[in-house]
Amino acid sequence: MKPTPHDLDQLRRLIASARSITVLTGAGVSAESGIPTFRDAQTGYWARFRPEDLATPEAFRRDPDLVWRWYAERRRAVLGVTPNAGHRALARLEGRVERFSLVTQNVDGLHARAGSRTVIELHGSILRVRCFKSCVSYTAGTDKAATGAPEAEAVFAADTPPRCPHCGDFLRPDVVWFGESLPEDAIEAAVAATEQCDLFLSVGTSTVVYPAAMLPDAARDAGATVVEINPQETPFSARASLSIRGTAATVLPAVIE
Ligand code: BJW
Ligand code: ZN
Repeated sequence: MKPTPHDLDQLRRLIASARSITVLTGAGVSAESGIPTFRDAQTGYWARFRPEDLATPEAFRRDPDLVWRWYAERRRAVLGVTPNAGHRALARLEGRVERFSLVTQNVDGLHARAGSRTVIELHGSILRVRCFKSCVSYTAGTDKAATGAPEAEAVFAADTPPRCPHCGDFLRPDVVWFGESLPEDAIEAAVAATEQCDLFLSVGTSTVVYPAAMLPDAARDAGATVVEINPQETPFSARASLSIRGTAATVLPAVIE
């Protein structure tokens, strides 16, 4: 689906005149890096797996090895790809507006690798693991865990979830599963950025998973212009000020020179 030149012009003008921009991204932004989305028919993860088997705390309790292996495979995939032109355009935009916030539902770390300095991660990161009881957290490369804890790389290389050196419970991916609360600081920062921006971009998200899905409406209610960039219609499309039917890696570089 190709965006019209008129739509792109309109978005260029909105970006040029905005003083405060907040961007919400979803899995669609990483699709052109080769990372599957969740809900796209055929290619999305949920076309092959049931979310309740993999992305809930109950699923992890039931079959920790299965869930751990799924995330280990995805972590390897993420580390094997590179950010695309959409991620890079958003990193450029950060330095060009008075106030800019990037809020992502993605756990792949690709925004940071593209050069975005501040990223509000609503659903955590696949590059970190933490204790199921939340007593320690490890980040790849920068091991924040207490002395005696296994190195991040060794943790990630394991075929089965390693045990927390503190309490003996399993280590798990530091992501937000269905039924779990989002990190409080992240959702607070996202809501604040949403309510104070004058332009809000919703890019590559199906806007069906709450509470992230409420952000475009919250921006609209607070008086912002809300633009959606997505090759498909979403439940939010009809309420967007402008809904651009195109992909992140084509539209974003075209409007952020
Ligand atoms: C392109 C493109 C290209 C393709 N360019 N675009 C009933 C009613 C209402 C709410 C609920 C309910 N039952 C349960 C809930 C709450 C639940 C929820 O919202 N469920 C809905 C599905 C109904 N939410 C939660 O549970 C959240 N927690 C919560 O609410 O806590 C409070 C609470 C506590 C206790 C009890 C109840 C409530 C937590 C949600 C966590 C979501 N986690 C996941 C997994 C993260 C880890 C992992 O990666 O494995 O997050 S699920 C998955 O969906 C992932 C994503 O971040 C999230 C959003 O998906 P996203 O990014 O929008 O991707 P897709 O695939 O859906 O869409 C991709 C889009 O891209 C499409 O539109 C394409 O067209 C487009 N696209 N190519 C641009 N090139
Ligand atoms: Zn522990």
